[in-house]
This record gives sequence, structure tokens and C-alpha cells, in this order.
Amino acid sequence: STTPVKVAVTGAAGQIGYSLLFRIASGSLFGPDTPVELRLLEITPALKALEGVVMELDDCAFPTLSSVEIGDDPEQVFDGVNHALLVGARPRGPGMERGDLLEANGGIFAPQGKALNKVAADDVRVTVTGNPANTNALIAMSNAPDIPAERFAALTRLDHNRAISQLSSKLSVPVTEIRKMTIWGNHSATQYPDLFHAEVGGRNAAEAVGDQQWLEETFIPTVAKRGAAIIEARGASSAASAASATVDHVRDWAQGTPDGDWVSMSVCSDGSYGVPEGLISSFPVTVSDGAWSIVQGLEIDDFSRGRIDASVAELEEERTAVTGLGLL
Ligand code: NAX
Repeated sequence: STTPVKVAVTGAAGQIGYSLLFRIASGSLFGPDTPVELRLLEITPALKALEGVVMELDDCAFPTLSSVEIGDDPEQVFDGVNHALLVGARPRGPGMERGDLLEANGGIFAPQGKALNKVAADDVRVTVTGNPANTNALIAMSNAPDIPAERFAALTRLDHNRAISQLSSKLSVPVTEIRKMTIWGNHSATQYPDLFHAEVGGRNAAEAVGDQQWLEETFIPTVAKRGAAIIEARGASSAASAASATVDHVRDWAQGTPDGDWVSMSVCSDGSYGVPEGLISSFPVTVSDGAWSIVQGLEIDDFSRGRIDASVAELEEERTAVTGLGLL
């Protein structure tokens, strides 16, 4: 029988975990023929709730789920993992400044980076969903010097999927007609969803829309503020869609992107498109044989340049702040 792929999930008893674990266990990442071993990390007070979730996983009798281990010690839970999905993070509390938020998350992602560095499998791939995702990924990466930088990524796939969905509904076309969507920059309100390189049924998406005002005043803010709209409507932040995007991201990183298309991933910049080297910023990427490459040679006009620069400036500020806190 095939050796199971070991997948770690942190924050496993949280809302995203409650969707994500069942998708992974049912084979969504590697298909029906590859067994998965789940390794679930939580903080000590959440372990009892996590035991309840494990009871439900057991009760699904998933053919692809070979075993589940839980714990509150990252060095035990991350032992030998091939994929680490870092979902658990410290949310912004009332009166919390951005510096406090970055520091609290540094207290989570620095030790988790160190633990991965020590015990993860040689081929480990680390995906950060927990916010502020890009800078948390930067902290984890910086604390794991023996893991190649290209094995760290932050999730901008939810933003990417939201952009596809908005465009699909604007043009009344199925999502399957849309290719080459790109989210640039930070997973935050400054992100830039780019229609100038996207295609609808093979045609340029910005041209197909033909309405710069809709693009600037409706499309971009709707995608960028979708998280807040969901909190407003649901009374809780996006969870099932975030889990689904995490699945899409990890699956495509493991299995590759289709010919003629690309996806958005926040990865360590090599200086492409003027994004300073070493920042974890969202780019259009293709994946083959488990390795991503930033799509090269796209023409960036003044409008896109301004939007990308603004989001990247925010990432630089976050990097300066966490450097000042001694987290890198
Ligand atoms: P929840 O608060 O429901 O769950 C988070 C879980 O993480 C909790 O069970 C908590 O006990 C656990 N946790 C906290 N510190 C931990 C640690 N050191 N080790 C292990 N577990 C720890 O949040 P949920 O709604 O599941 O969201 C999780 C994270 O995803 C948040 O940071 C959220 O902001 C972020 N999101 C990111 C998105 C993205 O597109 N990148 C979109 C959705 C979501 O907003």
C-alpha cells in the first residue's frame, strides 16, 4: 500500500479547521488513491474540542484517512510532515494595534517555523492561512533556515477565487471560462485583483468588461472587502470558503497547475515585477513537479503599477515592524 502523506493542520479546532479537515480526509488534496495522515496542532485549552472533531472524522470512515494524531507541541505534531497548513493565528482583539497583532503572531509563527525546521520531512511545503498571512509566512520562513525559502507560501487563493466569482457573475459566464486571474501584493484590503491579464473565453477580461469605473469602483473593492462583508452577514468570518481555497492552493502546489492557466500564491519574491526580494507577496504562478514559478513578462501599465506598489509598500511596512520586534 502507498505510504500516507503526512499533513499538519494548526488551529485544527477552529472554524476553518472544521471544514478543512474533512476535505483533506476525504481525499481532496491528493486524490482517492493516496492515504493521508492528519497531524493536528492546537493550544492546550482547545484539545478537548479537537478530540470531538476527531470523533467526527472517525465517524466518516473516510477510505483515504489512514490516521489522526493531535497535540499541543509543534515538535511532536510536525514530525515528518510533508505539508504544513498553518491556519491557527491570533485574531485582532479590541483595542489591539497592528504592532501588537504582529507581535502576538510572531509568538506563534517563530516557534512553529523553528519546529518545522527541526522535524518536518525534507520535502515539506508550508502554507500559511492564518492572518496576517503574508507576514506570518515571512516569520515562519525566517525561523526555518534549513528549509528552502520556496517551500513557504501564504494563501491568496481565496481572494483569487473571489475575483473569479465576481467576474463570472458580472459577465454571466461560468467560472470555467475564466483563466489567468491574478491577485498581487498582500492578503489585505490593499490587495490588487488584476483583470488586465485575465481571460474570459480566451478574450482579455478587462476588454470584455469594458468598464474601467466598474473595475475600479466595484470589482476591486468588492473582492478586497469580501471578508468584511461576510463577517457583516454571517456574524463570523469566512470559514468554508477559506478552507476550500486552502485545499485548492495545496492541491495545485502538489499536483501542478493546468496548461494555459495560472493561480495566485503569495511566495518569496525574487525581485520580479519590482517587488523587493524576500517579501512574501502574491504573484501569478504556475506549478509543475511541486515547484512554483512566477509568470514572467507580463506588461504592467501605470494603473496596475500604482496598485501593486501600494500593496507591496504595506508588506514592506509589516516587514520593518517585525524586524524591529526581532521576529525575523
Ligand atoms: P478560529 O478562531 O475559529 O480558529 C483558530 C484556531 O487556532 C483556534 O481554535 C485557536 O485555538 C487555534 N490556535 C491559536 N493559537 C494557536 C497555536 N499557537 N497553535 C495552534 N493552534 C492555535 O479562526 P478561523 O476562522 O479558523 O481562522 C483562522 C485564521 O485564518 C485567522 O487568522 C483568520 O484571520 C485567517 N483567515 C485567512 C484567510 C485567508 O484568505 N488567508 C481567510 C479566512 C480567515 O480570515
